Amino acid sequence: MNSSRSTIAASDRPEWLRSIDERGYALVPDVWSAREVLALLVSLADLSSRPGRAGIRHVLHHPVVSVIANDRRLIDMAQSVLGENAFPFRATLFDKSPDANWLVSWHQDTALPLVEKIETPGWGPWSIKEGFHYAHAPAYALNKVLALRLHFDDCTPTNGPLRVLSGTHRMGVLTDDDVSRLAAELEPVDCLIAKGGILAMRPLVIHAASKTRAQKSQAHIPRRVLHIEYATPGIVPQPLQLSTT
Ligand SMILES: O=C(O)CCC(=O)C(=O)O
Repeated sequence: MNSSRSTIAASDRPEWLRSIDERGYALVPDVWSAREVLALLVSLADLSSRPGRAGIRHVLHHPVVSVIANDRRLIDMAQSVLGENAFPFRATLFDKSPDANWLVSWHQDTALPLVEKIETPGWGPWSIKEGFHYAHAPAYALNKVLALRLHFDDCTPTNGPLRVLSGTHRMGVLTDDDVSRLAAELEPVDCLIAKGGILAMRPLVIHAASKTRAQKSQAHIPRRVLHIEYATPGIVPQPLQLSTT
């Protein structure tokens, strides 16, 4: 009898992979050490936000961000969910603090950056954000995307954690009304994790973020997160092309 197995039994999968499948998100602590995080923050100091903007977008080409996005630890995580050719295509630095504070209401991440606007069935509406073409994507493409969020600060109930509605990534692309209804019906989970940890999430899991409740006098309690998205080649139909941004 051949004892080799081509697939891994569900019970043998690490807990975080099961959580991604079942809940649409997983918290993986201690991926970077506190000392490494400190060094990264020093080398990212030139990235600064425009006032009033929630996040510094399209930062994948920053040399330090690119090194982080291609670090073996993140690539291994992305590949174990998406397959061996997973690659980073977009990065955003969310630098929330009492001085740069925002809330994000319940939503799914459905827009993907594309090199050119080419009308394609199932893709759209289109928009331009910070010079990049974006189209709302169908579920088959979004199901092949994974976001890995590296936390540069401890994320606590009070400094504006991401909140998720567990399991909603399995429901496809939802209407705004469905998102609101589910947000009223389901109990949200706060994604709390210490600095150096990763929140892995599917773009279709419904999520939101509250404002930090830290006061101006506590400006030393920021919530900085590098949000990197990965995909596998071929998730967009030709001639569309995913932008790396
Ligand atoms: O981290 C945040 O504050 C917001 C993140 C978010 O809503 C998103 O990435 O879609």
